[in-house]
This record gives sequence, structure tokens and C-alpha cells, in this order.
Amino acid sequence: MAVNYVLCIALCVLVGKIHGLNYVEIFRDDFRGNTINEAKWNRITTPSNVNQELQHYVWDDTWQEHDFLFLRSQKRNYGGRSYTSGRVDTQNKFNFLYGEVEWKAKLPRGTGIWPALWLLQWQCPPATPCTTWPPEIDVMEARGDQPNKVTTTLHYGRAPNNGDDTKEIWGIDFTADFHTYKVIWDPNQVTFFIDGREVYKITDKTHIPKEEMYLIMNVAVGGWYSGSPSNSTPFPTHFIIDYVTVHRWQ
Ligand SMILES: [Ca+2]
Repeated sequence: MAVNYVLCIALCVLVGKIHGLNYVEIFRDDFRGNTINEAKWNRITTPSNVNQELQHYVWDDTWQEHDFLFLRSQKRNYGGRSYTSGRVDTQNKFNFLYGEVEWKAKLPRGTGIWPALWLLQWQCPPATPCTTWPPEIDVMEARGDQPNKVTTTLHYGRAPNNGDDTKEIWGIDFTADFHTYKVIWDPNQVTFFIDGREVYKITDKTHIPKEEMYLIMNVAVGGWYSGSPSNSTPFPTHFIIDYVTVHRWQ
């Protein structure tokens, strides 16, 4: 154990200094305390007008408690919609080009529930159609009626001439416990990981985003990907995030 630890320290120092670059943490939130850090996060309060989603984002469906960030989805009338939900993002507070992003999160379940951890081109506004889309990197998307599956996707090109590289990962019940979801985005490739295991890699350089992106965590209710909620959907649902970190070589 001690030998391994010493070896690790030596290797980490060695690797951390490759080509004079340092592996630097450029963003972190562990969601400690009971107040969302609004210097880092925008709490979205608009209706969603993309993907035929049904929710109105509201301020009080986002909060921190017990060192976690909670995004709640509810069935209630608000602003002409029949559901409310939570979304936070870092647009214009933390935009970045290339890096390694890792979230640890426990997914909500239920028909019509669509949680996501993702990156979007920095100019795209929240919850409205974007004229400069793609790029978009979806590190984790899930359908609440399929708790054993998550999807990773790289959207590339520029609409209407856009495409996507996507992979479904089937396995454990992702709603039963916390798991890590990570992307390493560099100029040559985009690689996705779940619990530290590589699950998908894109190496076509023409697909790799070259624009600054921002972080998004949200839960959609309804929409083309998840379908609409049913009478069995267990409202309220909670998407629980333990932390998010971003590192890069610089
Ligand atoms: Ca935490």
C-alpha cells in the first residue's frame, strides 16, 4: 500500500510535468453548504422551448443540501406548463475550450424524466433554439423509464447540416446509486467514461468542437427523447449531483 502510494506520487509528479504543462483544476463545485454558488451557476427560470419538452424551469426546483445539488421535477401548473423542473448552467460565468469534465451523480427514474449532464457552445442561450448549434457534448443523458441505460453523444456540424456520434451504454441501474460521468475533450478526440471506464471515443477531428463551451445540468420532463410522463411517474423526482470538476493541461 505504502509502496504503491509512493509510486503513485512519483508518477503523478512525472506525468503532471509532461512537456512543461501542468494538469490544472480550472473549475470545481462540491456543492457544500446550503447555498448554490451563483457566482458559478445560473439558475434558469424560463420555460423550455426545445425538443418538445414540457417543463417550466423554476428557481425553487434547484437547491443544495447535505453537500449535494438537487434538481427536482414536479407535476404542477406553472407559467402555462404542467410540470416544473430544475436547470443550472455556467454560461458566461465559466466557458472553456478543451478539458476533462467529471460529474458524480445519481439519476432520477420515471417515465418521461430526462436528466442530462452536458456541454453547449457558449453563445447558445438556455432552453431556446440556437442558431450556432451544434457543437454539443452530452456526457450523460438518460430516460427515466430505462434506468439501466445512459447515452453519450457528440453533436457536430452546424444545423441543418449537423450529425451526431452517439452510443448507448447498458448495464447497472444508474438510478440506484451515484456514478461518475466524464468526458475528455481535446483537439484530437472526445472520450467518454463511466466510473472511470472508457465507454466511447470519437477520433474524427472534423467532429471535435473548437468553440468554447459551458456546463449544463438539467432535467427535462417529456420531449422526443424520453416521451411524456405517465400516471406511474413518481413525482417529485430528484436528480442529485455530488460534484463537478474540470481539469486541463496548461
Ligand atoms: Ca458534494
